[in-house]
Formats: sequence, structure tokens, C-alpha cells
Amino acid sequence: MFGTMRESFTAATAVVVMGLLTVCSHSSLAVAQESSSSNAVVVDGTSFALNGDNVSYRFHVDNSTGDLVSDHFGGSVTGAIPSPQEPDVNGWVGMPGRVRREFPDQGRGDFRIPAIRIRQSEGYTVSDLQYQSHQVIKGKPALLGLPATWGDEQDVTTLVVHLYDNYSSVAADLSYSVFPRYDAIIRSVNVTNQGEGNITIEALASMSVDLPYEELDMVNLRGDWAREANRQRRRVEYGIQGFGSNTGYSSHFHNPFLALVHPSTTESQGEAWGFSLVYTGSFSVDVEKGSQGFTRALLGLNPDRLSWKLGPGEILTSPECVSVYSKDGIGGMSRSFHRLYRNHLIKSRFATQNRPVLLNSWEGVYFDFNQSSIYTMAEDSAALGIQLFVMDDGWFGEKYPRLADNAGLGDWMPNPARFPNGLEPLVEDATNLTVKDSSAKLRFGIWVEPEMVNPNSTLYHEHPDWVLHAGSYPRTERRNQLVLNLALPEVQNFIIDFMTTLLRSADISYVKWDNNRGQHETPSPSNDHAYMLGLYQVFSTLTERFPDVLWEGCASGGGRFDPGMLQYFPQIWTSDNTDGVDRVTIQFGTSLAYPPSAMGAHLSAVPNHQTGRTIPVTFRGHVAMMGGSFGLELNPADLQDDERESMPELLALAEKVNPIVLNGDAYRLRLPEETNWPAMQFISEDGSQAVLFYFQLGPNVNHAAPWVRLQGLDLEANYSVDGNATYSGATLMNMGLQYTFETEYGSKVVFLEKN
Ligand SMILES: *[C@@H]1O[C@H](CO)[C@@H](O)[C@H](O)[C@H]1NC(C)=O
Ligand SMILES: *[C@@H]1O[C@H](CO)[C@@H](O)[C@H](O)[C@H]1NC(C)=O
Ligand SMILES: *[C@@H]1O[C@H](CO)[C@@H](O)[C@H](O)[C@H]1NC(C)=O
Ligand SMILES: *[C@@H]1O[C@H](CO)[C@@H](O)[C@H](O)[C@H]1NC(C)=O
Ligand SMILES: *[C@@H]1O[C@H](CO)[C@@H](O)[C@H](O)[C@H]1NC(C)=O
Ligand SMILES: *[C@@H]1O[C@H](CO)[C@@H](O)[C@H](O)[C@H]1NC(C)=O
Ligand SMILES: *[C@@H]1O[C@H](CO)[C@@H](O)[C@H](O)[C@H]1NC(C)=O
Ligand SMILES: *[C@@H]1O[C@H](CO)[C@@H](O)[C@H](O)[C@H]1NC(C)=O
Ligand SMILES: *[C@@H]1O[C@H](CO)[C@@H](O)[C@H](O)[C@H]1NC(C)=O
Ligand SMILES: CC(=O)N[C@H]1CO[C@H](CO)[C@@H](O)[C@@H]1O
Repeated sequence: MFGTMRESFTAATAVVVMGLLTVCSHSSLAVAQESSSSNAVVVDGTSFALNGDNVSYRFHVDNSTGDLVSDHFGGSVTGAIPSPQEPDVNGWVGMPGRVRREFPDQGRGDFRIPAIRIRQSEGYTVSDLQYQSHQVIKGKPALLGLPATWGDEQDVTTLVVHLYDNYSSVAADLSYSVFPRYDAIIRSVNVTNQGEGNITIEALASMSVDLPYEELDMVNLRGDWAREANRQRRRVEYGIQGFGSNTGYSSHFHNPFLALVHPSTTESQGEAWGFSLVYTGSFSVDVEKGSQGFTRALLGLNPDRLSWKLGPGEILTSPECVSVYSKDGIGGMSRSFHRLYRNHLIKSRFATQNRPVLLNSWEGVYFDFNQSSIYTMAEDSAALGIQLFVMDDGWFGEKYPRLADNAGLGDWMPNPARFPNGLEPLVEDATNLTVKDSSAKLRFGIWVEPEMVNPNSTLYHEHPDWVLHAGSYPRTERRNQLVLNLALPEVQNFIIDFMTTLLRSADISYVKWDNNRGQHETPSPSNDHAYMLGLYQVFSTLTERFPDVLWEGCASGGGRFDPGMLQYFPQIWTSDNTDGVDRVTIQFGTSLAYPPSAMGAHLSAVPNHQTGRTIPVTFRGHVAMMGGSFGLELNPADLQDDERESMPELLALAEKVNPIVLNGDAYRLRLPEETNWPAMQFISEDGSQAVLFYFQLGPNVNHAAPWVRLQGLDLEANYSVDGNATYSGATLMNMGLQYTFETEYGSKVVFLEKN
């Protein structure tokens, strides 16, 4: 049915592209796109099909109620599909509670968790959003004020479905964009108050999906400071289970990511549905197995932190949620996210470029430096072969110098005792240093934490009203600091102005943007989202104004490792925990949803400052190289002999693997939670090179050396392994390689070259 109507689509498509066509209900007109994604969106009457290379997403309008009913989200289905059986309506659950709903509203017999809850001006929370019309748009319109995936007409096609509640005059526009080559479907929602009264949006999910399966597992990432991104898998049970953040930020506690998988799904096999919310603020994820057996998943703004007033004519736009589907297990799901995010989310020109090897001063000297000692550190860094030197916290504060974490945040002028003539002399000298074994000059980067203020600062004394506060409740501090309210335009402008002045004051080519506490005592729950809109406005202004700066995100480590940040920051500091073994777990976990290219990972001193553990330098280096931004987190002057000796080889290796890590496909061959020998493999985009990272965590007493089987290679091709033996792809994948490690903390990086 869908395949046969293509001839007549062309004219309609042309009109739609101009944004003029609204196809009305009950029309038999259908629209499809030409070219490689020729059937990305196919409409037949009021049935809709979104097609990726290996995914189909289908729903239709129930003509008797105007509700949108889901038909399918999963592997490809083609042509006509069976109509759902009309359920018998007995008992308490009404018809809406017995069908799979695209955008479940509340109050009409569906007792499951709703995607939208509107408190109407009269006080009730019933709504009835019915299909009105739809349009198909080539490409993907920007999401006003929010980060979003982007692409041109060849990459993506968008279907907008307009819903309308005739009783309350509230409209909801569902926007679905398909990136066919990535098997990704992206949804966001606009709610518009077209009535005369004031309404309140109390819940708004970006994505809601009803899967017709009772047996599913859910996978998500949990943690806390210094132990982010622990993978958690559990059976979806009857009732609601979920997680989220009410900290104002995405947080370390839970990442805005969910996978639903079949219970038999593994890393490399089986069905996996991945959902990733492009948002940095308070969010919630709920999964509900209802009494009728369907499983509903919702991702969106956290209803506990939302009570959004919409006056007449006003619009609330939800963040977008990216959904991918894979038959190749959790690994296949991850690779779809990685490719999409590298190519269609991260806006920075550095997204797919090799990153400079950097040295960050934090763990090396903390707050303890001055102009001459920090210059010496830069000098030592250049002499090691470091390409980018980053001066971390401690450089600012005039009247309240930042000598410890109890003063100075907010006063972003160089500390005159440390830098009598400002930063320029230091930066000029540092950027005139030649990097060892190259003709390149050292580059200079700096740390900031713009959203925060110490009460012990000039800024706070001048603008006590700029911080988050709720009436006269005490403004409770964390790490001696308070949070500026980014919802206020004057705060946004303050940050944009001081950052502009700072970046123009010297040749600064990198910024680490930190954020070290959650939000308390907010003026209202909805301030969380208003803050985010303000923050995104600041990010987009600054990153557009300074496109040549390499921006790195950070929030006490990975407290904001989320897709919203990635729009502006091509790399994010993955964790404040730099312990090599802990980092294997954290980085493998983070890679569930995020490309390794986006991970900042540093080799630090031993005993490790967070765990006290001493791990050999090679192991620490190999783990850090699995991140797109490799660097050191130590004082070069304090290097131990073995570290100094290993450094040239490790830095050379890091440069060699970087292009493959940045743009390659990642395979988690074995997980640190499950084995003493975790392994990760990357295959370059063109398939000609691969690199295997292989670790032994604990000792291996009186036990055979295990085999590691590779993945994703070309079965027929031959690969040379570290320039030595040559084996076929079939042999490497079906039999594997075997390595022996002498002790705990063994590690190996193996290069494969396709012949
Ligand atoms: C609903 O109505 C439209 C227009 O009349 C028609 O194309 C479509 O097939 C109908 N759908 C169902 C499920 O009856
Ligand atoms: C939603 O509203 C915003 C703000 O007016 C607009 O930019 C966007 O195009 C709208 N999206 C849809 C799908 O209507
Ligand atoms: C919408 O409501 C108005 C009155 O409030 C009514 O006249 C009209 O028929 C309704 N339209 C639909 C499609 O239900
Ligand atoms: C809606 O809210 C605004 C601002 O709070 C108020 O001025 C207006 O009177 C309200 N309108 C109605 C119909 O209640
Ligand atoms: C800078 O710090 C170093 C090391 O702590 C110290 O030796 C030196 O005297 C300091 N220089 C200035 C100008 O304070
Ligand atoms: C304020 O900062 C100064 C250093 O600038 C420090 O000596 C003092 O203890 C701080 N006061 C508080 C209350 O933290
Ligand atoms: C840069 O360093 C070179 C020596 O490497 C020196 O000759 C030159 O004067 C320096 N330039 C500046 C601006 O300091
Ligand atoms: C791989 O190597 C084998 C044995 O040397 C050889 O027979 C075969 O032709 C090679 N295959 C390719 C694709 O080069
Ligand atoms: C190549 O194999 C030899 C002999 O097994 C070994 O000594 C050498 O380390 C290997 N080279 C590499 C680069 O692995
Ligand atoms: C695993 C799978 O089904 N892959 C298919 C995805 O779609 C492309 C293009 O249609 C096929 O070539 C693959 O075989």
C-alpha cells in the first residue's frame, strides 16, 4: 500500500517544503521523500510510517476518537499492516487505556502515566488532544532555544502532527524527525494555549512509547560523584519504575538515557530500543508495565520540577528525545547514538577532529600556584610533548582571591597578587613555547565555573538577588557556593560579557566550563527549565562567538554528561575519578549513549588522589586513550622515573589511536562488570584499521590466559596484527587472540591493519 503511491507525491512534497501545506484529516494524499531517504516519511490517509534503513515506526489516527494510536516501533515492516484487534472493554479500564497511544493525555480512562498533564484554567486536568492535520518537511527545523540534532534534506525528514483539544483550545504539535541512515527517530512536542484562560503544564514528556511486549529489561546509568555511569539492568515489572533528576541538572545520579531490551539481548545480539533525552536539566524517565501488558516508556521534563504557566498564545516546547533501534544488541544501539551524535548533534568544528594532548593543572598543583610557577608547569609540559596546557581553578579573584574553594567565584578578573599584569604576559610566554618534537607552539586553556558564586565575593555583595533563593529561606551552600539564577537575563548577560572579555584578553584556545553543585531553594519548580533555557542561550551565544575555542564541559566530573551539553561542548570531563580501573567502568558505561570521542580522560599521578590506588602508568595511559580527549592530570615536575620513561611512547601511542577513537565504531567486547578482562575495540570509519584495548584488572593466578574475540571486522579480509602475524577477519572474530599478562593491572593496545 505504501509503495504504490509514490508517483503522485512529488508535487505535494514541493509545496510542503515551502512550509505551506497542511494536509487535512481524511485526505488521501500521501507524501514521501525522494533520494536515498525516499521513503523516510510515508503518509497514507491518516496512517504514518517513519522508515529508517532498518527501523520502522508507525502509527495512525483512530477515526472514531481522533486519538493517535501506535502501531509499531522496531525492525522494518513494509506495506500494509494488520489492524489492531478491537479490545473488549470490561472492567475499569476504558478504551484509551487498552490501546497503544502515541501521546497519552490524561483523564479519559487511561490510568497509565500520561505524557502530558494540563491543569486547565478551571482546575481540572482532563484533556482530549485529537488529530487535526499534519505536514511533512524535508530536513529538520531548529528547536527554538533548545539543543537539537540537525541535518539537511538528505539526512533527515520531519513529520509534524497537529493535535487540538477542542474543549480547552490547547494545541499540541508532535514533531518526528527520521535520520534513516542512523535508524533514529527524534521527537519533541510543542504545546500552545490557544484559549483565553491561563493554563499550567504540569507534565510534558518528549517521548512516549507503548511497546506491545510484556517481557522487557531496562538498562540505565546510575552513580554519584566520582563513580558515574554504572550500568544497571533490571526486569521491567508491573507498575511504574523510573529514575531522573531533580537537581536542576542532568546529574551524576542518573543519566537521561534509557534502553529497553529483550531479556535475551546481549551486547552484540538481540533487540534494543535506546532513548536519549537532549537536555541538561531536571528530567524524568518512567517505565510502566500496565494491567493490559503493554510497556510504556516516557522521557521528558521532570513533572516534580514543572508547573509551567501558559498564558493565551504562549508556547512550551519540550526538549527532544532521540530514539534508536537495533537488532545488534546494546552495542548496536550505542553505535547508532555515537554516529548520530558525532555527525548531527555536536556543533563544534572539533567534533571529528584530532584533539590536542593536554595537561590540566588541577591535580598537579590544585590552588597552589603563581605566574612563575604555572609558567614553569607549562614549560615542563611543552618539553614533554604536551600540546595544550590548561590552567585550572585558582587564577582569579581580586578583593576575594581564589586561594581555596571558599572565595572568589563570580569575580572573574585575574588575581593581581598572582598575575600583576593580567593573564596576557603568561599566555604570551606559554604560547611561545615549542612543543617537543614538533614545530607547533603550546596552546593555552583556562578553567571557569560561570554559573556559580561564593558568598565571599564582590559579585555576591553587589548582586545578592542574582542567586537562586526562595524568599527568606536560608541559602544553603555546597562547597561554599551558591548558584546564579541563569533564568535572569541580567545573569546571562553578565556571563556572556565576562567570558567575552576573558577570551579576548589573551590567546586562550580552550575553556573548561565547570559546575560544582546542584540547585536548592529555587524560586519555583519551573525555574529549573527557565534556568536551562537561559543556560542554552549563554552557551549558544558564546560558542558561536568563539568557534575556534575548544570547549570542554564538566560538572564535578560527569554531572552533566548529556546530549544537551554535547550540542555546544565537543568533549566533557567524564569523571573526577581518574583511577585507571574505576575509569574502565565509568568510560564503558558512558559509552552506552555517548561517543568515546566526547570523553575527556586523563592519566594522573599515583597513588590516585581519589582512590589511593597505585596502578602502572601504562595501564593508566591505555585507559585514558580510549577517550577522544587524552591528557595528563599531574605536575610534570613530580613525574616518577617509570612515568617519565614511558611518557614519549604513551604520548605517541595516544596520537596514533586518537583518529580511530574519534571517528571509529566502538565495540565493548567484554564488560568490566562481568570479567577480569574487559576489552574495547574501535574500527576506523573506512574499516581499514582497528585498535583493541585489552585489560587484566586483578591477578590471574593458576588460570589460563583467556581469548578475546573481535567484532565488526570484514570476515573475508586479512588483517595484520601489530605488524606481525596476519589473520583473516573470520579467524579474529570467531577464534580470537590470546594475550598473557604477568600481574594485575595488565593492559595491551593492539593495532590491526586491513591488508
Ligand atoms: C480514517 O479516515 C481516513 C480518511 O477518510 C482514511 O484514509 C483512513 O483509512 C481511515 N483510517 C481507519 C483506520 O479507518
Ligand atoms: C514549536 O514552537 C517553536 C516556538 O514557536 C517553533 O520554533 C517550532 O517550530 C515549533 N515546532 C513545531 C513542530 O511546531
Ligand atoms: C468544537 O467545539 C465547538 C463548541 O465549543 C463545537 O461547535 C464544534 O462542533 C466542536 N468541533 C469539534 C470538531 O468537535
Ligand atoms: C492570566 O494570568 C495573568 C498574569 O498572571 C493575569 O494578568 C490574567 O488576569 C490571567 N488571566 C485570566 C483569564 O485569569
Ligand atoms: C611563586 O611560587 C613559587 C613556588 O611556590 C615560589 O618559589 C615563588 O617565590 C613564587 N613567586 C612569587 C613572585 O610569588
Ligand atoms: C573569604 O575568603 C578569604 C580569602 O579570600 C578567606 O580568608 C576567608 O576565610 C573567607 N571567608 C569565608 C567565610 O569563607
Ligand atoms: C618567542 O620565543 C623565541 C625563542 O624561542 C624568542 O626569540 C622570541 O623573542 C619569543 N617571542 C616573544 C614574543 O616572547
Ligand atoms: C587472505 O590470506 C589468504 C592466505 O594468505 C589468501 O589466500 C587470501 O586470498 C587472502 N584474502 C584476501 C581478501 O586478501
Ligand atoms: C611481534 O612478535 C614478536 C614475536 O612474537 C614480539 O616479540 C613482538 O613484540 C611483536 N611485535 C609487536 C609490535 O607486537
Ligand atoms: C542488520 C540489517 O538488517 N542491516 C540492514 C540495514 O539496512 C541496510 C540497507 O537497507 C541493509 O543493507 C542491511 O543489511
